[in-house]
Amino acid sequence: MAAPPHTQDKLPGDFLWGFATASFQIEGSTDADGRGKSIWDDFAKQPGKTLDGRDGDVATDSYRRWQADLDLLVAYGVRSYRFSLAWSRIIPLGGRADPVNEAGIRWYSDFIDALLERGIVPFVTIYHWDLPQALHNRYGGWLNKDEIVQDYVRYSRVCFERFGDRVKHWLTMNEPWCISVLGYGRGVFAPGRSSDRMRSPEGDSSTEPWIAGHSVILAHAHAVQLYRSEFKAAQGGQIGITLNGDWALPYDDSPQNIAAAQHALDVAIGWFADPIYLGYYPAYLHEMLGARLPAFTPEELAVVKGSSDFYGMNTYTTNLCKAGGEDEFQGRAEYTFTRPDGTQLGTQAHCAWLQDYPQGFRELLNYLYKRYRKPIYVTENGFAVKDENSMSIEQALADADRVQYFRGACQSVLAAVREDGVDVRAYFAWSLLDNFEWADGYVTRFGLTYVDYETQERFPKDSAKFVCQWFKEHIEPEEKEDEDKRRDEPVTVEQRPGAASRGTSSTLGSAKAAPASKQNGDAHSSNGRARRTRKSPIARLTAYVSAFLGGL
Ligand code: PNW
Repeated sequence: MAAPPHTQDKLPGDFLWGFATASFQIEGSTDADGRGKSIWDDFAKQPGKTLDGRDGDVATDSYRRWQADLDLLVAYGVRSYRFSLAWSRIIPLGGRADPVNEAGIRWYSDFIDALLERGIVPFVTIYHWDLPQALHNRYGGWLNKDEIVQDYVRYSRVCFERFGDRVKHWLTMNEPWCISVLGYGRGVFAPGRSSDRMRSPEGDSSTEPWIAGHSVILAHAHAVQLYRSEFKAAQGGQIGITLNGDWALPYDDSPQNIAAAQHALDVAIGWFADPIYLGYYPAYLHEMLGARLPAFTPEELAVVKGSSDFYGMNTYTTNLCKAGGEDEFQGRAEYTFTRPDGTQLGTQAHCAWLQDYPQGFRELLNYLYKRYRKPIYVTENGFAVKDENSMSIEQALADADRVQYFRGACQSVLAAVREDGVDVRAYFAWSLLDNFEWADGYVTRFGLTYVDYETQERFPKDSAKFVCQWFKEHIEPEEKEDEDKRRDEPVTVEQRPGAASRGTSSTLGSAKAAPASKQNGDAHSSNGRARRTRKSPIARLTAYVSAFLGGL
């Protein structure tokens, strides 16, 4: 028998891993149970806004097929699942005086219970880009700081009140850079505002992204202040923001290109991370924008500084940076993947902005930990295989480039933790499923599970198998004491006031998911929307996944 691997080869026993999704990208059922419109509903329907002209009305149909998704998570053996709440399901018109929609709350509440019953830790994003359309129409959404901060804080309050007894990991916002730049600068994401009049009849890319970003920071910070002052003591969770940001390498060792790489980081990451963790906007932002950079009042800054319990990190690639160009959203650096000697940095993905470069991921983990000194949760990381959408399903499932990407990423996390001393506590692969990839429609597939959009059947790709196996092999067994402690944490479905007993004592943090086969006969149902039977397609899927993962 082989000797057990040295602890240097493993992540700590309480390391959280799993898959991530977002509400608008998977749910579909945009008219169900009183949901209000989000800014993506109609935006995606306008000609030219998505690559394939398709919208989010069905997506992966996960609002209705949630049991199939749960079965996948169980079969994969994840410890945690990151998903987002659709604001307009919870408050259809979005505003602080608008009514709360009990049917929307019930859906998420049932889903959270179902995760906990299976020993899966819910990791919840409060806002992943699906702003209620009514708030955009009423006052311009993120452009109106005074209104949006109050409305977002009230929405967050509802989430804490209704789900906080069971949710212990909160993310306020997903990727403020994307919200601001892609929504109000480049105009490629909803609401699609831009100075480019070919793209949008309104918008000012020189001012609006910085205004929107400022509002996002303040809304996040005030929600965290609320959580800490009114909920944290009783609920005991953690709350923070998740930022996108890719590693920046100087194109060569010339001083101007070394400076360009730092400028790229200052805008991609520092724009949000510096105020939140350090208490000020980066000097380079002041230099580049002058009076166009909104100022924090001292009172605002007091709320913003220190407003994240951890560093939530979404990262995909590394850019080679050259000084020059006018693109303020890249810190006036030019990005390329072609080295001075003409070689490519890594393997090209389906999207132009993404190549595989795992060393960059490790360097970024080190940079963020050194600069912001917070435990890091990697909340997104993933790869879209080139031309996967035009392959047969069989070909798509053999996703060697994605396997290679995740091998590099997993090894980078391990090396950062064990060799560099970086405190990384979680890793979520993007995404559980192929899904609605925003402006790319369904053409670009980021899933570790293939979705056949004709039938909505799910098929695990090789990468899913790889990631599950890797984490199974690379997490230390939990100390008995820690396991007991987690079991004693005061969060069980049964303990929640008013929760119907479902006969399974499920404790947050328990790492062991029930085997998929056990789930088969479990007739858990929610509002009669879905009911598991032995012969259902879901049961067949579960059997398929179990067989697929049989070797694990
Ligand atoms: C993230 N870029 O978005 C989002 O959080 C996900 O919803 C999305 O599906 C995923 O990454 C894959 O794209 C990004 O242009 C969108 O650099 C665009 C960029 C980065 C991240």
